[in-house]
Amino acid sequence: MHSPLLVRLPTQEEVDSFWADGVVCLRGALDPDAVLAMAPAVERLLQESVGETMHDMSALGAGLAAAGGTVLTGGVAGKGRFVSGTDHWRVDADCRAFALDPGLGALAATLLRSQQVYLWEDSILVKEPDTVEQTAWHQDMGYFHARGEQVCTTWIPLDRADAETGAMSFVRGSHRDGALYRPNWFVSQQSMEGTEGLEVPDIPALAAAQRVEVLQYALGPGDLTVHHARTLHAAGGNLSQHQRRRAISIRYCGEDVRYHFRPGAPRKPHHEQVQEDDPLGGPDCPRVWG
Ligand SMILES: O=C(O)CCC(=O)C(=O)O
Repeated sequence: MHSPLLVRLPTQEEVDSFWADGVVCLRGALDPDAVLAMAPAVERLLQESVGETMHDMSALGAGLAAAGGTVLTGGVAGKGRFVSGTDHWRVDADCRAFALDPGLGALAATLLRSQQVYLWEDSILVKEPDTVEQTAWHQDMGYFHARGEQVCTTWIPLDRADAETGAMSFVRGSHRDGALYRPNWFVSQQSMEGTEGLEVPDIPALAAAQRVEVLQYALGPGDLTVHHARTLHAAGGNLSQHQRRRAISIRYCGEDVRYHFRPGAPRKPHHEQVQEDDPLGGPDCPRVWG
């Protein structure tokens, strides 16, 4: 295997943590230089693709607030923007090479205990300094037209991500409750219209009452977290006045995953060509490992 990215695979202990907690933090698993080499691609997409593959989530939040919705800003205004998008691998050669890197595929295969790994989608998530929009508590599975247990998201920062700059938080073991939660608008706990599942509970209240445990990791380039698609997670705003928080997250599926259509969740163009229960694969959901 030739991977410019992978430094080491997860240990057995890390694999066990992933399945027990629904998330694992892998320190020093990636080459920081190879991660930082994605900075120009991130910049290019920020410059050229807002409104196409990238979306201004701060503007979306302002629209929801104007329509009477509640946006997670902590009640303050900020000068920074939260911009995010998906499926850059389809339009950008660097993003494609990164998402299809066999080292990341092997890392996901090890954690998912799967012989084969498929790429579902990639995301870029940038919170500029002084971005007040938090990422709402959500479960990835509600957004995916897929079923199966071998589904994970790798979250790879290009900057220091900590409690100040917008680290991710995870509800420990939440992937094991079997619940499907309705997808929301990412900067608001408001669920998307027409979607099925439970409303995401008030996690800060449950954590304050010690009814759930929230895990958070400070990460730098070369570190990553990998969470299960059923794990409830969120991220803070970026309260730093000078430090950006750029991240690439890539979602991978293992061999037990099949297409499964969920009412109301956003569809990708190729979903028109696949049927319920079809296996993954082909050019729109390529095999990365195995
Ligand atoms: O980076 C963020 O703010 C949220 C990312 C996230 O929820 C994900 O990649 O699954």
